[in-house]
Amino acid sequence: MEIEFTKYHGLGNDFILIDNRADTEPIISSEQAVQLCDRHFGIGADGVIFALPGKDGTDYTMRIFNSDGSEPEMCGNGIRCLAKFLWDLEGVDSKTEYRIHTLAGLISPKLEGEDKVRVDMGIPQLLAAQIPTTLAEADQKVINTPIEVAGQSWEVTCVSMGNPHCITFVEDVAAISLEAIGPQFEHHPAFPQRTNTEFIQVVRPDYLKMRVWERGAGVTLACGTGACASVVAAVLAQKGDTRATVELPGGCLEIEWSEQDQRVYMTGPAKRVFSGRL
Ligand code: ZDP
Repeated sequence: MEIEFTKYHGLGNDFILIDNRADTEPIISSEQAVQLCDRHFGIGADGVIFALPGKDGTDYTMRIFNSDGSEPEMCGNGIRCLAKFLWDLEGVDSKTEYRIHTLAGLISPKLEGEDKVRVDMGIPQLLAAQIPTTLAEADQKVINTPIEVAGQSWEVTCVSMGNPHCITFVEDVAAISLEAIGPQFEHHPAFPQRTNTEFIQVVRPDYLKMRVWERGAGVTLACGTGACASVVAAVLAQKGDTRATVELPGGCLEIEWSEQDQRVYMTGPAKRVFSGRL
């Protein structure tokens, strides 16, 4: 069977998008996804994203495989790419706001220009059992909590945006050896579902510099859920504002944790790169 795909990226976090509207299960297996994501033996991407039929009254369902074949609950940069993909599939006269079912619940992206998407990312979850992590009692938050990783003591703040994030504030993000330390956070026994790991330098309360080690994907140029989680963590740790710019290696995202409805709003680019056939 021939399968068409289109590559998109959000700040260099790149994805293979598959039109899966005719089937309720992904038409590519997680093993195939690993091969397609390979940057030497495949197309090259941080993940594969499927646009499936909607569930529970939503327009569409999003599923995603990381480049290691694992399936995360949500993907912030990916859902911006998905919105752009749907708009490209449906034609320019189609609607510009979508209700998307994900494993993290209902997420709503809205196109705000040719390559710009604003996403209602929902309400962050802050309790240890929800992250999940064993760093605190199930019903407690994890804010500036000590953890031993790579023979060193760190203070971490944990936030779930549907997927787990462990945030550490540091003086200088450039000084962190991500490749060495990232995997040790990801696989630390305190995180039963593994974790995405963000290092944040607070340049100003409204401007954070971030580097990320993603669960199941390693070093990436950007992470949308991670940028949202980091702004929430900065507020919890009293280091940042509820509205901030997050600078990632691939560019900037605008994040707002709304005091009115407790939801997190993320605005950033989504760009089509090329289409092909498998
Ligand atoms: O939670 C995970 O396993 C992540 N690797 C999912 C992907 C997150 C992403 N980088 C984002 O932008 O939120 C795509």
